[in-house]
Amino acid sequence: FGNKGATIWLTGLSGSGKSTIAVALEKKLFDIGKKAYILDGDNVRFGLNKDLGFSEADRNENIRRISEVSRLFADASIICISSFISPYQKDRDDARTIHADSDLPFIEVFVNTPLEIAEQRDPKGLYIKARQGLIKDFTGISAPYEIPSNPEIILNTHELEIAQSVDNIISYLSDKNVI
Ligand code: GGZ
Repeated sequence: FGNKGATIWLTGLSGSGKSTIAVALEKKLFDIGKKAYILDGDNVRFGLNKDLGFSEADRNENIRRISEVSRLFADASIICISSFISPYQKDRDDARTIHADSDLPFIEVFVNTPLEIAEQRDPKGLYIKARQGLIKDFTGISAPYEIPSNPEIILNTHELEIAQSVDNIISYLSDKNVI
């Protein structure tokens, strides 16, 4: 692929560790002189997508817009790290197609953390609220998460240190000449 941008798409449950991996990966890319930018709920759901909630239709639209924005970053030669639950296979497939149509690399990374572990961590107390019925349509509890059928990378986070997960992604990018 040469020195193009790319999109690294992190998908997984709330509390799976997507954000932690995204931040560590961004730092590593900076350290080797690459421009990277993280898109996540914190910088997208309060701005561009503040009109969207967590119904299936809203998540579809959330991911559609993010896919387009990711493509723009990648087209601008930036490594876009998109970190979203993105629970639907179709939405992730559409994101992949949008990138393929522009000849830009798209690397789907399944942050594979068992629900039990994400729920034990519960860093924001959301799972407990979901179990109590205080948050509806919560992924893994009352809304689906479709396991990625063909991701480029699977990170079994409960068996890996953060640095190992990051190295795994970096090696892949290097092997494919993305970096
Ligand atoms: C899932 C929810 C929900 C519901 C609020 N279901 O752990 P967090 O807090 O920081 O990350 C979750 C984030 C998910 O937003 P995404 O844009 O990644 O979702 S999707 O890709 O499915 O559109 C969680 C919080 O928002 N959150 N309500 N009902 N996560």
